[in-house]
Order: sequence, then structure tokens, then C-alpha cells
Amino acid sequence: MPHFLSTADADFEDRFAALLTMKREDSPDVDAAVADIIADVRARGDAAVIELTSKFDRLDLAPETLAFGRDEWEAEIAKVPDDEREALELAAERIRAYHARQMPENEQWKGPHGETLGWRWGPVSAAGLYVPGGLASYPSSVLMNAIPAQVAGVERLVVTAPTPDGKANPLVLLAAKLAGVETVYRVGGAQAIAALAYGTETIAPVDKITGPGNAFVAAAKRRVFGRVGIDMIAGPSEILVIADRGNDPDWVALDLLSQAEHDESAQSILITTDHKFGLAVAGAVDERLERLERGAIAGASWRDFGAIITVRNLGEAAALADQIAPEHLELCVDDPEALAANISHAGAMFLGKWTPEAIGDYIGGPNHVLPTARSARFSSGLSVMDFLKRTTMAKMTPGALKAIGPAAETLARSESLQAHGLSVRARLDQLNE
Ligand code: HSO
Ligand code: ZN
Repeated sequence: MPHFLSTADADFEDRFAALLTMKREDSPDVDAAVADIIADVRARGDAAVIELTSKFDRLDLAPETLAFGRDEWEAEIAKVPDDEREALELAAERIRAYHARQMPENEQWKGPHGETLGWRWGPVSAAGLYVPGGLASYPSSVLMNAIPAQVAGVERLVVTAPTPDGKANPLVLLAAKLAGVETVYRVGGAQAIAALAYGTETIAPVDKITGPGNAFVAAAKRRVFGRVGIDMIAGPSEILVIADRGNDPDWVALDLLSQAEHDESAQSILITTDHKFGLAVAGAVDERLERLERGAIAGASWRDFGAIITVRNLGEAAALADQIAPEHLELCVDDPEALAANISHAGAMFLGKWTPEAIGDYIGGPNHVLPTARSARFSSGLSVMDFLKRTTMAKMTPGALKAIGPAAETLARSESLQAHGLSVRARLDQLNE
């Protein structure tokens, strides 16, 4: 049974607060082990990476085989069935077109004294994308991480992906190729992150690391931050559906389950203006759970963290949505645009009942790497901006220096930074000669 709440109940505020602050993930303390792995890779480079890959992935590599060779890569890709290849190609095309529109413009203008001011955007030189192994090795996530980097103009794009027992995921390799990845290393875990951050004899270091991973990968990303840039540390997936009674309960049930099936710690919440509709959705979820392949995972998530909240009107729904600040927000109501205009905090919005969240996970165009755990209050999903930096530009003329230099001198004096002031004064003196 999910949690049932209603804004009409006297204890609503307390129960809603409890729902928001529920601890959903145990974060095992792997930091000490990760620190050792990073130190080992820094000290011994390839040898450490090879040894750790043999230990954790039961795969014996040599420096020459750390990366997939072109032929091996192509041989894996050849295993992908045509329908999957075509679907992935369509996804890549749509994600690329969406992200191309995110590219910001350089700016340059003249200030009041004839000085030139502005900024310029440029890509990071090299990015490394981590692709997890096992259950969460998603080709769609390769596209979502690599395409924004490619669109941003990152020159060197590499992937690290563990291949336990030597088993590669052909679709991951196809996605990497479609997104312009140069090299795929068969390395995973904290050792992969350490190699990307510090480099080894064969793996050149990168400037930015993105991509999801397990507790070891997350801890390693936190540790190398500063040496390199990282994206967010993503938590378990979340979906909030706001739906009125004009929906098919089964559709809404499936939308809730689509995120619940990711992880036992995922959270799916329905807010509805109609209590009976909420009960119908709960019934539809139970029915679907009996037949769903990942029923055990989705069922655990729904039972522990799922919720159905009845509200008196859509105004209340919007206010609650802002407090939840969900990763994914579906608006299954008659006028989704009007409701969207009343909600400020959500990673991604899906408007209208014809837009299941899964469209955004795969093919819509927007990114599926999104802020979780209420961080949509202050951050955004992955975009080309994550692979760009802004350099500011200023050019003074003698006249401009004359006009604004004295104020700089005054401020330098007030901060007791004499050379600062003198660097301006020396120029002004010459202008006054
Ligand atoms: N919904 C997930 C991403 C994903 N779904 C990958 C399917 N594959 C995180 O937002
Ligand atoms: Zn998903």
C-alpha cells in the first residue's frame, strides 16, 4: 500500500513533511576504500587499473586492451538488431537537435566610455562519461551524457564502462559511436574515475566527468571534484503525476511504475483532485505489479515510498509540487500549460496525458539526467552548459581608462593593495603627460 494523504486531513502538514524527508537511500560508507583506490591509481597508473579490473570485473587486461579496439567495437555494434539501431539513431538525432538549441551566444558591446565588454563561450577540452555496468547500463544515458558534450564542441570525449567477465553491452557501444565518443575503456568503479581524473600511462586525463554510478563511483566523483569538474551526484529516480479524473487510471499507474521500476528507492507520487480516481490508480498499480517483469523492485518502491495525495483544487496541487520539486513532473490535466505556469520547481515537465515520462527518458529530446532529491529548487538537468565555460572579456581605450581608472585606484587604496592602484596610476600618468 502506498501512503494515502489528503490536504483536508488535520495531520496533512506533518505527514507531507515526513514524505518529503523520508530517507530513501542507504549510503554505504565506502569513502575509505575509494580513497585507497584513487591513491593506488595515482601511484601505479595502468598497473593498478588492470589489477582492480581483474579483481572486481574478473577480466584480465593489458595496457593495449584497456580500450576497445576499432574492430572489436564494430563487431559488438554489429550484434545490435536493426529495430534497436534505428530507434537509437532516431533518439540521437532528436536529442542532438534539442541540445543544439541550448548553445548560448557570445556577447560583446561598447560601454559608456568606448570600452569593449563581453564574454565568450568555449567547450571543455576533454570529457569522460561513466557508464555503469549491470542492471543500470543504459544506452539512452550514454546519448544523454555524450550528445550535449558533442554539441558543445568537446574535442576529446571518452567513455569508461565496466565489462564484468568481459561482457560488453553492444547498444552502449553503438550509442557511444553515434555520440562521437573517441574511446571506450573497459574499466569501471572508482578506478575508472581515478584514471579519468588523474590519467595513467594509457588513459589521458579529462577535465570533466559526468554519468551515473554506484556508491563507489559517486564517492570517487566527490573526491576528484576540484581536480576535474563533475556533474551532479544523482539520487534515485522520482516522478510526480498531477492528474484529474479525465485520465485512464491504468495509464497513470504505468507512468508511476515507470520510475518505480528503476530502483527500490525510487519514489512515485500521484496528486489528484479526485479521491476515487486515486483509489482507481492504486488498484491499477496493484494489477500491473502482478505481471510486471520488475514487479519486485517496483512493488518495493511503491509500497515504501509511493504516495497518493488528494487535493481540493489544482492550486493546492501546484503548491505541493513546488515543495516536492520533483525530478519528473507529469501534468495530466485539461490545461497543462496553465498549471505549468503556476509551478516553479521541477527538473522536467511533461504536459498533457499524451506525454508519458518515458518519452523524455528516451526520445523526446530533452535530457534525462535531472536533479533529484528536491535539488530542482536550485539546479537543472544536464545540458550543453555543463560542457561549456564562459570567459569574460574587457578592452579599455585610453579615454575609458581615464574615466574609470581613478575609481579603481580609490578602491585599491581602500583594500591596501598598492600595486593594484599603481598599475592604473602608471598608465594614467602617461596619459596626462
Ligand atoms: N528515468 C531515468 C533515466 C532512464 N530511464 C534511463 C530509462 N533509462 C532517470 O531519470
Ligand atoms: Zn526512466
